[in-house]
Amino acid sequence: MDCIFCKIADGTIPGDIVFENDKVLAFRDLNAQAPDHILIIPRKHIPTMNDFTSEDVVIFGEMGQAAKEIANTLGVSEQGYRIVVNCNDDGGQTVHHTHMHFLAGRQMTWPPG
Ligand code: DGP
Repeated sequence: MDCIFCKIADGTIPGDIVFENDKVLAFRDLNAQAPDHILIIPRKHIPTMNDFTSEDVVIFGEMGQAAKEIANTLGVSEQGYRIVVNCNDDGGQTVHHTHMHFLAGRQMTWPPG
Protein backbone atom coordinates (compact mmCIF):
# COMPACT_ATOMS: atom_id res chain seq x y z
CA MET A 1 0.00 0.00 0.00
CA ASP A 2 1.37 3.41 -0.94
CA CYS A 3 0.96 5.02 2.48
CA ILE A 4 3.85 6.91 4.09
CA PHE A 5 2.69 6.10 7.63
CA CYS A 6 2.28 2.38 6.85
CA LYS A 7 5.87 2.47 5.58
CA ILE A 8 7.08 4.05 8.83
CA ALA A 9 5.06 1.44 10.76
CA ASP A 10 6.62 -1.48 8.88
CA GLY A 11 10.12 0.02 8.97
CA THR A 12 10.41 0.57 5.22
CA ILE A 13 11.20 4.23 5.85
CA PRO A 14 12.69 5.60 9.07
CA GLY A 15 10.79 7.42 11.76
CA ASP A 16 11.93 8.98 15.03
CA ILE A 17 9.90 6.55 17.11
CA VAL A 18 9.03 7.48 20.69
CA PHE A 19 6.49 4.76 21.55
CA GLU A 20 5.24 1.51 20.09
CA ASN A 21 3.24 -1.58 20.90
CA ASP A 22 1.36 -4.15 18.84
CA LYS A 23 -1.52 -1.76 18.07
CA VAL A 24 0.00 1.71 17.76
CA LEU A 25 3.18 3.54 16.88
CA ALA A 26 4.25 7.11 17.72
CA PHE A 27 6.98 9.11 16.05
CA ARG A 28 8.06 12.74 15.78
CA ASP A 29 6.39 14.91 13.12
CA LEU A 30 8.77 16.05 10.37
CA ASN A 31 7.12 19.47 10.36
CA ALA A 32 6.98 20.13 14.10
CA GLN A 33 4.57 22.82 15.29
CA ALA A 34 5.65 22.63 18.94
CA PRO A 35 8.80 21.60 20.84
CA ASP A 36 7.27 18.13 21.15
CA HIS A 37 5.10 17.24 18.15
CA ILE A 38 4.42 13.54 17.91
CA LEU A 39 2.11 11.57 15.64
CA ILE A 40 0.29 8.62 17.18
CA ILE A 41 -0.96 6.19 14.55
CA PRO A 42 -2.74 2.84 14.51
CA ARG A 43 -0.67 0.10 12.87
CA LYS A 44 -3.86 -0.77 10.98
CA HIS A 45 -4.43 1.42 7.92
CA ILE A 46 -7.55 3.43 8.81
CA PRO A 47 -7.70 6.37 6.35
CA THR A 48 -9.82 8.85 8.33
CA MET A 49 -11.87 9.10 11.52
CA ASN A 50 -14.86 8.30 9.29
CA ASP A 51 -13.45 4.83 8.71
CA PHE A 52 -13.25 3.75 12.37
CA THR A 53 -15.60 0.82 12.92
CA SER A 54 -16.94 -0.55 16.18
CA GLU A 55 -14.08 -3.10 16.02
CA ASP A 56 -11.60 -0.22 16.02
CA VAL A 57 -12.82 1.30 19.29
CA VAL A 58 -10.05 -0.51 21.13
CA ILE A 59 -7.43 0.92 18.77
CA PHE A 60 -8.61 4.48 19.41
CA GLY A 61 -8.40 3.77 23.13
CA GLU A 62 -4.86 2.46 22.65
CA MET A 63 -3.95 5.71 20.89
CA GLY A 64 -5.25 7.69 23.87
CA GLN A 65 -3.35 5.48 26.28
CA ALA A 66 -0.20 6.00 24.21
CA ALA A 67 -0.68 9.78 24.48
CA LYS A 68 -0.82 9.51 28.27
CA GLU A 69 2.33 7.36 28.36
CA ILE A 70 4.19 9.68 26.00
CA ALA A 71 3.26 12.67 28.19
CA ASN A 72 4.67 10.84 31.20
CA THR A 73 7.86 9.93 29.37
CA LEU A 74 8.37 13.51 28.16
CA GLY A 75 7.51 14.91 31.59
CA VAL A 76 4.72 17.17 30.31
CA SER A 77 1.69 15.57 32.01
CA GLU A 78 1.28 18.36 34.54
CA GLN A 79 2.15 21.26 32.22
CA GLY A 80 -0.25 19.87 29.66
CA TYR A 81 -0.48 19.08 26.00
CA ARG A 82 -2.95 19.04 23.11
CA ILE A 83 -4.33 16.13 21.10
CA VAL A 84 -5.67 16.87 17.61
CA VAL A 85 -7.16 14.60 14.98
CA ASN A 86 -7.70 16.20 11.58
CA CYS A 87 -10.29 14.69 9.23
CA ASN A 88 -10.49 15.32 5.50
CA ASP A 89 -10.18 18.70 3.80
CA ASP A 90 -11.89 21.05 6.25
CA GLY A 91 -10.06 19.37 9.12
CA GLY A 92 -6.74 19.94 7.36
CA GLN A 93 -5.85 16.26 6.96
CA THR A 94 -2.99 15.74 4.50
CA VAL A 95 -1.93 12.15 5.26
CA HIS A 96 -4.79 9.70 4.92
CA HIS A 97 -3.78 7.28 7.64
CA THR A 98 -5.56 8.45 10.77
CA HIS A 99 -3.27 9.95 13.38
CA MET A 100 -3.38 11.90 16.61
CA HIS A 101 -1.16 14.95 16.79
CA PHE A 102 0.38 15.16 20.27
CA LEU A 103 1.60 18.73 20.84
CA ALA A 104 3.47 19.89 23.91
CA GLY A 105 6.18 22.22 25.17
CA ARG A 106 4.50 25.56 24.58
CA GLN A 107 1.27 27.40 25.48
CA MET A 108 -1.41 26.46 22.96
CA THR A 109 -3.94 29.00 21.74
CA TRP A 110 -7.66 28.80 21.08
CA PRO A 111 -9.40 28.86 18.67
CA PRO A 112 -7.11 26.70 16.53
CA GLY A 113 -6.27 27.93 13.05
P1 DGP B 1 -2.26 16.05 8.88
O1 DGP B 1 -2.13 17.37 8.17
O2 DGP B 1 -3.16 16.13 10.11
O3 DGP B 1 -2.65 14.95 7.94
O4 DGP B 1 -0.82 15.75 9.45
C1 DGP B 1 0.16 15.08 8.72
C2 DGP B 1 1.48 15.35 9.41
O5 DGP B 1 2.42 14.38 8.98
C3 DGP B 1 2.09 16.71 9.10
O6 DGP B 1 2.21 17.46 10.32
C4 DGP B 1 3.49 16.40 8.56
C5 DGP B 1 3.70 14.95 8.92
N1 DGP B 1 4.44 14.16 7.97
C6 DGP B 1 4.19 14.04 6.63
N2 DGP B 1 5.04 13.17 6.07
C7 DGP B 1 5.84 12.72 7.08
C8 DGP B 1 6.91 11.79 7.13
O7 DGP B 1 7.32 11.18 6.14
N3 DGP B 1 7.49 11.59 8.34
C9 DGP B 1 7.06 12.23 9.48
N4 DGP B 1 7.69 11.96 10.61
N5 DGP B 1 6.05 13.11 9.46
C10 DGP B 1 5.45 13.36 8.27
